[in-house]
Amino acid sequence: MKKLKEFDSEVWQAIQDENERQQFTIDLIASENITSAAIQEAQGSSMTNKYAEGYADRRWYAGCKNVDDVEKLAVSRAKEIFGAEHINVQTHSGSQANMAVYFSCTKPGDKILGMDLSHGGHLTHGFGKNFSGLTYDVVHYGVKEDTGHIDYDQLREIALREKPKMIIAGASAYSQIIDFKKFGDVAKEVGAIFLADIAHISGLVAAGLHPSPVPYADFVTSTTHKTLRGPRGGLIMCKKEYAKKVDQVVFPGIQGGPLMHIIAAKAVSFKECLTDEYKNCQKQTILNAQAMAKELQSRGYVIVSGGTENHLFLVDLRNKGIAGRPTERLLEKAGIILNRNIIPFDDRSTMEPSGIRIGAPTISSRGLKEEEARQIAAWIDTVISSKDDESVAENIKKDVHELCKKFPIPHLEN
Ligand code: DSN
Repeated sequence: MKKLKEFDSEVWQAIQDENERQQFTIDLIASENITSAAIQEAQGSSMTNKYAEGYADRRWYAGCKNVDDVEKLAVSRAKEIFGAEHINVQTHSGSQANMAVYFSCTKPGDKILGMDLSHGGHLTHGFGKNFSGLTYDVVHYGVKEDTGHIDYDQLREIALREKPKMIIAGASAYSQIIDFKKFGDVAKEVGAIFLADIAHISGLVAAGLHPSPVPYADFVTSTTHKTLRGPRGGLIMCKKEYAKKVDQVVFPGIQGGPLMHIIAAKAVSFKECLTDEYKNCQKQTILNAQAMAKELQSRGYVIVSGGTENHLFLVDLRNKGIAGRPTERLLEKAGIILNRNIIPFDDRSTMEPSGIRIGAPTISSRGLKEEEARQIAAWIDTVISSKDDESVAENIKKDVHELCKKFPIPHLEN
């Protein structure tokens, strides 16, 4: 980054500091991951200069041959991975992907049925201050209090009673397999459109480690940067019959020019999804999440829903005499980065919740295996158990640093 250093040393310095932070901390934020050097090169390329409103071979500007080529590559690779009838790779984010789906087949005021945010759902599935909650009449399903698993009976009951226009499956803090067929059956029974938002688990779906919703859902949306391990962005898949409408809502409906450098990077990341290295990394992600959850359970921690079948899990800290926010802060002192999280049936607020969320994508992408995952869980326990003595966290930071040195992120080295 010589030119950047020369011209803007402040931004250059912030990027160096961020490289250093990522290199020497353990990242357990379940929605984050590490993009490859190839993805970053595509993302940092001249394609950022190009306007390309419209779609490949149907643009509103001249000079689009090369960006057309990368968009076609992105679409065909995504089709090969997910087997969807139609794919749109232009949305800038997962939220915009969801917005495009909503706007393509519902009207303001329609009823939508999504998972309760406090039970693991997402802001765009009907949260009051989100466009979804502001635009639609929202009803929620949730998880069972005794098992922490999605309550499919309640889902059906609410759907039959409320007759929603759309049912949304998907979560940002749910660690069990989602039964997309059951969702599809309920949607069919009540005549609702079925949207599966697989932002969190799309990498697992791509690797065949979580059942795909594609055969059952009218629409499937995702981000591209979580388990999927691509650049920050969104993705829409749908049945052919919705293709024209949803494309029109993305452009010109809610977006202008697509980010062609990001679409190029999406194409690269989809090529990665088709490799054995990628599939092995997704497998290891689940193994690492399970190793951390089991180690914490053996140390007396309560894991919401009893364990994990995917890349993440929630820890209910109520029996540990500490809430999520102070835990997040203490662990950051130890160089372990995660987020506080509301847990189902929490008696505390979203801002000051009782839980933390732990995810394994990033540690798995940098090569850590179960042994290291168990070590990280042991450090988490030591920090929490010594909550009144911050020097313990500061000491663990040195061990975290050493572990990170053993598993470097090569392209972040200065
Ligand atoms: N904000 C993301 C997460 O952390 O799960 C969801 O979009």
